[in-house]
Parts: sequence; C-alpha cells; structure tokens
Amino acid sequence: MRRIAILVTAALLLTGCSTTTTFDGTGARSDVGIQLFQWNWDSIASECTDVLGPAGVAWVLTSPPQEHIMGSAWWTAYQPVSYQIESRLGTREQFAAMVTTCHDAGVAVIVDAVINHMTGQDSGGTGWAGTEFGHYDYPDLYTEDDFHHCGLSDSDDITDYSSAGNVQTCELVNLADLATEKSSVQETIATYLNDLRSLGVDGFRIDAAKHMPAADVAAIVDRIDGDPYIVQEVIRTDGEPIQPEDYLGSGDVFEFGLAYQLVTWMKTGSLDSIATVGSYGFAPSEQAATFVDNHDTERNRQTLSYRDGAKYRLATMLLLASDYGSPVLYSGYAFTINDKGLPLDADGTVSDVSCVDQRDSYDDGEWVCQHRWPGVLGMVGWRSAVGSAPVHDEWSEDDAYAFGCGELGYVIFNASDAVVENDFETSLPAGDYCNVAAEGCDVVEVAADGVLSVAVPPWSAVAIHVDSRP
Ligand code: LM2
Ligand code: CA
Repeated sequence: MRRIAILVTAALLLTGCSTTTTFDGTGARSDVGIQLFQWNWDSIASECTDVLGPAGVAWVLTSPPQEHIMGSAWWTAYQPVSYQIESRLGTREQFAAMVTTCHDAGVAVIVDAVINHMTGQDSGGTGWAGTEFGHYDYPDLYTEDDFHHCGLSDSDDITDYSSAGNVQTCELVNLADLATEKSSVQETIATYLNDLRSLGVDGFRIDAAKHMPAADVAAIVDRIDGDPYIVQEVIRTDGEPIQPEDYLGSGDVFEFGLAYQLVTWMKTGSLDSIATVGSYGFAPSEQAATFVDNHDTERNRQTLSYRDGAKYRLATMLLLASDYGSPVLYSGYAFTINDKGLPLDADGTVSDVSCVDQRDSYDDGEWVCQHRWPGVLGMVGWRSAVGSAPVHDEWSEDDAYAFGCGELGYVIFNASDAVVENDFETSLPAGDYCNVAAEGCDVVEVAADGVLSVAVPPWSAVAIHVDSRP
C-alpha cells in the first residue's frame, strides 16, 4: 500500500493568497478537503475519480467506518460497537477499494475516528455486524474498568462545560466514556487506527477531541503508525477551560470561530473582514481547518448551510479564496428532521449517492452535493493557481469586496441584492479569462491597462486566474 505523507511547504510564508499545505504524493493541487457526510464507500470512490481528483481536491473526510448500533438515525455511526470496518456505508472490502481508488485519483482519505466513547444504550444490544455488547462491555475490546464513571453529576452525564473534569470524564449524552488515560485503552484505540492505516488511510478527524484530555489524544496519536494527518474537533466557546489551542501539539483543529463569523459577515456584508481574520484570536493559520458548516452545525443551525443557497455558496467561495487556514468543504443530504437518516436499501445499507442540481428547496434525503454547485470547485482551482502569491489590489465598497493575488488571479465578491458594476484594477495580463466562480466558462476580459470591467450579480462572485483562459 502506498504511504502518503503530508508535506507542509512554505507554511511560514503567511502573507500569501492561500496556504500551501499539500498532500505530497497524492498529486492533489490544493490543500482543500471535503467532508462527504454519509456517503457510502462506493460513492466516495466514484466521486474521487470523476470529480474530486480532477478538481484538485486534496482529501476526503469519510463518516465513521466502524461497526455501529442498529437504528435508522444517521448518528448510529457515532456509537461504536466494535472496530470492525463494517457499517451501513459498506464492507471492509468496499472501504479498502475506495481508499485505493481515491489514491489513484490523487485524493487522500481521512477517516472520522470516534474514540472518546462507545455506545449510549443503557441496555446494550447487537451491532450492525452482529457483535453483542453491553453499555460498558465490548467483546475483545473493553470491559467495565475501561470506562469513566465521573461521579460529578447525577447521571454521570456532562453537565458543566466550565469544568474540564466534567467535560472529559463524564458521559457525552450517555455515551460510555472511555478511560483514555489508560495505556491499554490507548493501545486498543491505536490498534483500530493502525488497522485503518494498513488499508491506506492517510489521516483522522478526532471526533469529540474536547472530551478527551489533550495529553490522552497526544498519547493515542503517538501510537499511530507513520505520520498521519490529524484534524481535531474542539468546538470553540470563549471562556471555557478547554480550548482548541490545547490540542495543536497533536495536529490541526477545526476553527469553529470562523464558521460562526461567516454567518455575521454574510449578514452585514462585511466580507473584507476576512482579510483581518488573523486578529480574531483563532487557531494559527497553518493549523486551522476552516469550514462553512459540518453535519452538526447544519443541524444546530449555528452556521450557514445548504438552506441558505446563494449565501452559503458565496461563503464557501470566500473561504476558498482566503489565505487563512485550509478549507474543508461539506457535502450532505437534505433533511427537515435532525435525527433522520437516509432512506436505506433493502439490506439496510445506505444507497449510492445521486446528486441533484442546486435549487431553492429539496425533498428529505436528496443528496445536495453542495461541492458541485457552480463556482465551488472552480474556486478550488483558483486557490491552487494563486498559491502563495501576495494579496494586492484590494478593493471594497458597501457589501462588495475584491482582491488580487500577484499577477495570478483576481476575485470579486458581492454580498448584496444589487448588481455590483465597476472597473476593477487588476495586475493580470490583458486578455480573456473564464470566470471560474460561475458555471462553465463565462468569459470576462481584462483590458490592456489591467482593468476588469464587470458586473457581478447579487450574492455571487467573479474569479479569474491565469490557468483558466478560454
Ligand atoms: C461529535 N463530535 O464531537 C459528532 O460530531 C456528533 O455528531 C456526535 O453526536 C457526537 N460528537 C458523539 O460522537 C451525534 C448526534 C447525537 C447522538 C450521538 C450519538 O448529534 O444526537 O446522540 O451522535 O449517536 C444520540 C441521541 C441522544 C442519546 C445518544 C445516546 O440523540 O439523545 O443520548 O444518542 O443514545 C441519550
Ligand atoms: Ca471522555
């Protein structure tokens, strides 16, 4: 199996248009990832080949691949019963084939690792692959002694986010909390992660990292073979004792703060604020995984989501143009009830993905495929093309914001209901360019003096770069 190492090049040059973290060996042209929520292994494989590889997306984040509890809600995936790679999303064989196919397409595979806890079923049960379990008893993995019983609240549930002990040793919504400080538990978790490594997996999202002491996460990560990419979920809330920064020694962190900020900026139209994001007290750019939404925030409504249509698309494109952090796109399915999982095939597995086109409303269970919305993958190409060229030719007026990157690219965002028409001064060579923030190749022209005279439609962008000329 090909080992794919992560190479952080020129991460010190933070003045550029985008960071240049690359997944060396994948052939990917960008540092951009994509969370394919509840996509089955076969569908991820096809998407790698047909769409993500060609677009230069560096990595996919899968849903949890291990055996889970039965039930139709999507969140059954977040209740591990065993570490067999058998789930509603596919078999071990399908998973392994997906990893190989994605690698062949130049796309790395990052897995959602649920390692803080096991199930939340008081009475136990039988898992997807037939494993019988009790709430604190998992054959060949864990027994009673391997779990915390915090004794800090009536139910042993987490009740107090101002107490690190409560957050890290009590139960997150009744989920049996692993004693991650025990070296035997660390070893069992690492054996699972190394099994995935043996199938070619390139890295992990550490689910519920906030609920494990940073030292425990570090000890587990240390036991993983090779040098996997690590991105940790530590939801930022000001004033809490546990902060994302505590986890930087083990890898990157998702920057929730920026996702929340994007909601505000889309409301106020102050898109130029993204230029000063370095002063917001967020994680250091080279270790920040940025995103507009994820499967939790599209449900708790704390961020934008596909329901916001053009605003969501614009926020996604803004993130892709920013030199702060490395963007992780999100792609999921439509729902009106938070818990509701996808319609299942007769054998209980999740069906293959079939994307629908962008529109104003969706039926439950339709695959929204936000990443295929016009301009999104075009902006992945824009990001690759401008690399770390310095930002210049900045312009902002009302709800519009524009900037250039060296002589390589220029982008204009319009966060208003009105058309923004202007003569934008760029440093690009004269000639015709495709507007990659639109569908297909919508041609715009840079005049001999570098001026781009263009009308930007409401809630959209115009983006051009030297590698995309008709
Ligand atoms: C995560 N990150 O830290 C995931 O991103 C998030 O989606 C997970 O919650 C959570 N942590 C645990 O891995 C989801 C879902 C919860 C669901 C849990 C466990 O958002 O609603 O909880 O997975 O499946 C469900 C029920 C809850 C119940 C619990 C245990 O909603 O009411 O608690 O199962 O049976 C009694
Ligand atoms: Ca814990």
